[in-house]
Amino acid sequence: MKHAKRLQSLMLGLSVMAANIPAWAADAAVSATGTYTSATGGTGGPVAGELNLQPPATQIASEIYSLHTWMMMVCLVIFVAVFGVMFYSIFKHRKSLGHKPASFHESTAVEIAWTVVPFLIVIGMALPATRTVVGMKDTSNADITIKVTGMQWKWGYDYLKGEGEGIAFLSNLSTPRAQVGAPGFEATEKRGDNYLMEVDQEVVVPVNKKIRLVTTANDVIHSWSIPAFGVKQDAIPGFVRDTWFKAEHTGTFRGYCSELCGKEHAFMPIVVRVVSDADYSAWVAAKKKEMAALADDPSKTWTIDELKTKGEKVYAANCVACHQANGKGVAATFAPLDGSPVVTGPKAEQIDVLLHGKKSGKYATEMPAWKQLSDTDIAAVITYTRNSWSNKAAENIVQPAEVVAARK
Ligand code: HEC
Ligand SMILES: [Cu+2]
Repeated sequence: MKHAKRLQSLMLGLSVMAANIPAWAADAAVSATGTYTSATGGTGGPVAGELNLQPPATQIASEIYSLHTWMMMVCLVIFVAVFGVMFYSIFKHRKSLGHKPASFHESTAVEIAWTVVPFLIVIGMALPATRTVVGMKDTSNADITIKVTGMQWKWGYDYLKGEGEGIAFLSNLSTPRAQVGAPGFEATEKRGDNYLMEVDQEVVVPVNKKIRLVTTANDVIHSWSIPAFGVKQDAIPGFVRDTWFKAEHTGTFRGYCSELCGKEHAFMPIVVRVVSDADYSAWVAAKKKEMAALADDPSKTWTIDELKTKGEKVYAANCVACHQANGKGVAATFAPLDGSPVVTGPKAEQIDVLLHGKKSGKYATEMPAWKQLSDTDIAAVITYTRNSWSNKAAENIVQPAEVVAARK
C-alpha cells in the first residue's frame, strides 16, 4: 500500500516535469516591438511551474544559462558513464554466476587516469566559467550609475551619474496588506498577478545601455537581484559593492531581496522597467519635474491645511499598509493611530517614534524608523494623524523645522 502511494506520487512528479518540458526547453521570445516575454507567458519574473533558470535578458545571463546547461550535460554524462559501468559490472560479474574478484594492487595506469581525467573535466568547466565571472565584475565604462540602498524593508535608488543624474526615490512593495493577511487574519482581498512582485516606484533604465549599480545598506545585509539579468549583489551596511547589467530587451523585470534580512524580507521586491532611449528621456524629464515640486525648504512654515493635505498623501504611500486607511491598525499586529496616546499626546514623542521607530513588545511587529522621509513629509504625516479620524490633539501641528531640530 505504502509503495503504491509512493509510486503514484513519483509518477505524478514525472508527469508534471514532462508537461513542463516544452516550457523550459523554449527560450525567451522577443516580439516584433522588441518587448520581452518569456515562453512561459511571464514577463521577466518567476513563473509557476518553471523548472529551468529564467529566460535571460542580458549577455551575462545568457552566458550563465549556457554554462548551467553545459555543466548539467557534463554531470549527466559522468553520471551515466560511472553508474553504467558500475551497474553493468555488478550485474554481469556477480558472485552467483561464479565470477572471482580480481586481486591487483597499485595500478599506476589507473591512478594516473583518475587524476588526469577529473583534472581535465574541472579545467573544461572552470575556463568558460571564469571568463563569465570576470565579465560580471567588469563595471567599467558604464553609461549610468545608480546607487542602490537596501533598507528594512524597501529599496532606495539614487541615480548618481549619466542621464537622470540626481533622481532619487524609495521603492516600496505596492501589494496591499489586505491581499497578504497575517497570522490569524485571512487575506480579505484576492491576490493579483504580481502579488508581492510589484512596487510603487520602479527602477527605470534605457535598453542596451550599461547600467552600473553600486549597492549598500542602511541596516542589515540585503541583496539586489534580478534573475533575468544574471545579477545578484549583496548590499552590505558600511560597504560599497558594485555590479552591472545591460538589458537587451525592453520590458519589466522582477526580482527579490535575496539575503534574509528580517521579518519582512519577502516584502521588498525589485522591479526594473527597461524602456527605449526616448521613453527614458521622457521619464527623466517627468521625474525631475516631480522632484522639483517635492523639494521643499524645511525652514518654510506651513499652514495646518497644507500639512494635512500633504500628510494624507504621505500616509497613503507609507503608513496605510500597517495602520490602515481608517487609522485602526490591525489588532495585535499593527498599533491603532486613531485614539493613540502617542498621536494625541505631546508631539515630541511622536516625532521620536517616526524618526527612530518603536518596539514596545505589545504587537507582533514593530514600527520601523522613517528617518529617510523628508522633514516636510514627516511633519506633514504627523500633522495629518493628529487631526484625522477621532483624533483632536492639543498640539495639532508639527512644522518641518521641529523635525530638523529633533534629528540632531
Ligand atoms: C510595517 C508596518 C508599519 C508601517 C508601514 C508604519 N507603522 Fe507605525 N507602527 C507599527 C507598529 C507595529 C507599531 C506599534 C509599535 C509598538 O508599540 O511596539 C506602530 C506604532 C506607531 C505609532 C505609535 C502609536 C502608539 O500608540 O504607540 C505611531 C505614531 C506610528 N506608528 C505612526 C506611523 C506613521 C506616521 C507611519 C507612516 C509614515 C507608520 N507608522 C508606518 C507598524 C507600522
Ligand atoms: Cu532585504
